[in-house]
Amino acid sequence: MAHYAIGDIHGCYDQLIQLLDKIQFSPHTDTLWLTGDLVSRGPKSLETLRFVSQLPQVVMTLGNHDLRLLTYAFNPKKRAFPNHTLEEILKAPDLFSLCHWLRKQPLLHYDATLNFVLVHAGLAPQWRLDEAISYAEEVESTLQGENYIEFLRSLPKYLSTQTHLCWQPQLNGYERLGCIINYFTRMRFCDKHACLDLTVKDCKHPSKSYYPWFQVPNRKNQALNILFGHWAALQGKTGVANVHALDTGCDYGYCLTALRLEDRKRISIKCPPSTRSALHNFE
Ligand SMILES: [Mn+2]
Repeated sequence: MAHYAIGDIHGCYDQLIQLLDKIQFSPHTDTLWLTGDLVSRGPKSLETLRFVSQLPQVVMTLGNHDLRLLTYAFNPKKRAFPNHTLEEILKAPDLFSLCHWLRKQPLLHYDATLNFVLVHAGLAPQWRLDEAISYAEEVESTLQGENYIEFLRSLPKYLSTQTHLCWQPQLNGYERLGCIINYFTRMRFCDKHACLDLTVKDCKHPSKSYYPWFQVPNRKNQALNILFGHWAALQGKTGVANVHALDTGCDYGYCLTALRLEDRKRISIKCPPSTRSALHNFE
């Protein structure tokens, strides 16, 4: 009856199976929480997506690479250029059933009983939990609604690294949804106004004006227990007791990590350096 949160899998299917074996995961009694980015970079994105989507008790939040897969899958022009680690999924006979499952996954999951929030990149420092839940629902209802194809075809331009980096409540339309997605799926560093810098992926920012999102002064969601992935350079460490970094870089040949929510015990397995596919060409 345990709950395990696992960080970004990135197509490292063999390592996922090894980790589930190590924690003696029982699919019908235990629940899996995943920070997202199931696909890209690693060698077995298709197997990972098939396996996770068939689990009876799984919760996942969408990562930037999961969303990128959706933008490819539902755009025939992009589907025709699969020179990357998504190729196997984009050519699979079950592509659309997998991607319809994927587009129905949330950006945020909150369990009040367990008292944990699950997100891919983080929780924007200027958002209270109720605000974050409602902004996530705006995106989720669009991805699950009848205009999802139009939205996914427009999305890449709204995720540009030069725009939509500062949340403003008055944003509207796809600009607003793109900005919300940037905070939930791509955030690492913010300034004191909670504007994003998406260009730095290391664990230290060269400018003192930028903080890791969980260290921004007066963060409005400080009381929450937060689980997130996305930021492998942190190597699982945030320095903040109730903010749990779970992406430990399995696709870079480091570790895949599970956190048991009941006692906050971490269990990891080492990943071989060869895990990363030579074909990766994404951020
Ligand atoms: Mn990510």
